[in-house]
Amino acid sequence: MNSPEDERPLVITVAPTGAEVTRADNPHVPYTPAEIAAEVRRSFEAGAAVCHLHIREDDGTPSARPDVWRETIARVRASCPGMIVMVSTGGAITMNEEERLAGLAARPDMASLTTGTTNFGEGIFSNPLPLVRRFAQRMAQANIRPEVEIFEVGMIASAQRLAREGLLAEPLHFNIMLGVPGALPGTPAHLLHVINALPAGASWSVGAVGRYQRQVTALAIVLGGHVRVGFEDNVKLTRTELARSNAEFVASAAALARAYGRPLATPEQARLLLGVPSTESERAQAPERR
Ligand code: KMH
Ligand code: ZN
Repeated sequence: MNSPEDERPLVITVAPTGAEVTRADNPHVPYTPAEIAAEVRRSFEAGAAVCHLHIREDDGTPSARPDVWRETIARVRASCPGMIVMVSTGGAITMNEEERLAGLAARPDMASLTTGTTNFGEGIFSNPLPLVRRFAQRMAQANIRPEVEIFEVGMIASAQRLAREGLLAEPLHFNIMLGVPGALPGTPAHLLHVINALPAGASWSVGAVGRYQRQVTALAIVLGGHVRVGFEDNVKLTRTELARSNAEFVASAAALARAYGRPLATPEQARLLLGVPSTESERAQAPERR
């Protein structure tokens, strides 16, 4: 797309549940496939073109069960035609490698790929390069477009290294996650520093944890990037008010986009902007990205 940055369609990603927040944080966090799909549908109606999914057991614990992945994605696809479905390969910090990769078998359009290790609250989100290479290879074999999800600026250089090795296709697409305790805070200065370090031609979106989410969303919209919002990162609409649905975050981002003159990307436009094949058959025919 060659439109000027301030008119580029805005891709809104909704991250409806994540692995860490629970109903103790907000009683509206969805757990079951039906609840997750209903939240994604409400967010789709409010303007989201992409969903970034984690799955849960019915009691809210993070899940990696293949049948739960399949059911969740089938429900989302049935209720949100054309929406880009992304699975997490970050999972939860307690998961092993195969658990983290379980969503790939459910044939998503995209998958997150973190290219380095970071402190993550009280724990460690472990991504040594050999593991990242194996994850990238599995995505390439299935023609699933990676979203390089970075929590620190050095993770950009590691992604470029994997691109040089032929494991990631350029232009790369990044999601910059700010505000995770132990990693980069969600300040304007940190965001600008990361954006300036991105390779030429890369597309990018930004998500931010908790109170950082709203200001980072506004900055990304003004700077011509894309945004990610949702319960995975934030459960409050304002400092004091819990959100009742992910769709409220999406609607709030859409209102900011309107205020700053960015149209919302349709799922089809989002596919072009993020380099995602349009249909299942196109994906099957696409040359393997290596
Ligand atoms: N839950 C975090 C440990 C991702 O989805 O790829 C990792 C995470 C990143 O959420
Ligand atoms: Zn995630």
